[in-house]
Amino acid sequence: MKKIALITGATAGIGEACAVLFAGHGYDLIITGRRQERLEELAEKTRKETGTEVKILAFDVRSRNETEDILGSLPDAWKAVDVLVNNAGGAHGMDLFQDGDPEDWDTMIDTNVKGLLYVSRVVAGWMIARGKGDIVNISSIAGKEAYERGNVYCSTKFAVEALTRSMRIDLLGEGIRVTSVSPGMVDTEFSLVRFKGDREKADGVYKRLTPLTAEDVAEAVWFAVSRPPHVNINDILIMPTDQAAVGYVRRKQN
Ligand code: NDP
Ligand code: 8X3
Repeated sequence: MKKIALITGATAGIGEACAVLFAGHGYDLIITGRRQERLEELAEKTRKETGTEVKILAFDVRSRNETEDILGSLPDAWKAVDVLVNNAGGAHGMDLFQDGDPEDWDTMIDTNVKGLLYVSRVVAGWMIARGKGDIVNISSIAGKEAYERGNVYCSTKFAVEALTRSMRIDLLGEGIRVTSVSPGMVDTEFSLVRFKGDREKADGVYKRLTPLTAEDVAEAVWFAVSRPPHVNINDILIMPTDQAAVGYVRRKQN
């Protein structure tokens, strides 16, 4: 029986790269996200390239009912999840707190915090029953530093940091390892989402510097998961060489 990795937010960026990497390491996959077509394309590609089995679950992690129903409807064999990568999430808007749009706040809190909780509660139950598993939460440098206009996004990632630590404490003795992987700037659809489709603004974030790739982050996730069973990697902070901290980036001259 192959191992199974469940990766949330696998339709793009870091989640997609994790799916490809885990398939390459012989895992079967459960891939989730809202965009069904993208999930189908990824499933097709990984099946063809690695012979892996792939289950597609298209749902919105903000809905507790949907999340519980869809995960609960998996056949028992697919509930034997070895690795959960809690990756679905993002930033919406980049305003001063006093100008922020509460709709954006709700989206970030509901996705990055509550969605992660809804998925984890179900999957942790399966892992506890089997006495083993890995939970990797994709946090961010934004979970370690507050920065101007980061307000609610930073708060959600600070929450992911707290939850990662709390999960590790609450799950102690259950055979489950819990890790957070916190990247700095990664060139994905992240900024396009944050700036609501403004391509020029999004591209400007990564202009004249070398950001991390989604694959760099996937490698960090794999590093944690591939340690021997007695080793828990608590926290990985991974930054581009061109970014020392949020707001401290080195851009090449034109
Ligand atoms: P992308 O925008 O490329 O990918 C985000 C993924 O999350 C997509 O697959 C998207 O799928 C999924 N997602 C978003 N909202 C929902 C939802 N409500 N329900 C289900 N799935 C959802 O961004 P990244 O790959 O960069 O982001 C992945 C994670 O990494 C996020 O948690 C982000 O905060 C974090 N991160 C990103 C950094 C960066 O600079 N890029 C740096 C540090 C952390 P779909 O739209 O199909 O639902
Ligand atoms: C994304 C990284 O610096 O844009 O989590 O907040 S940052």
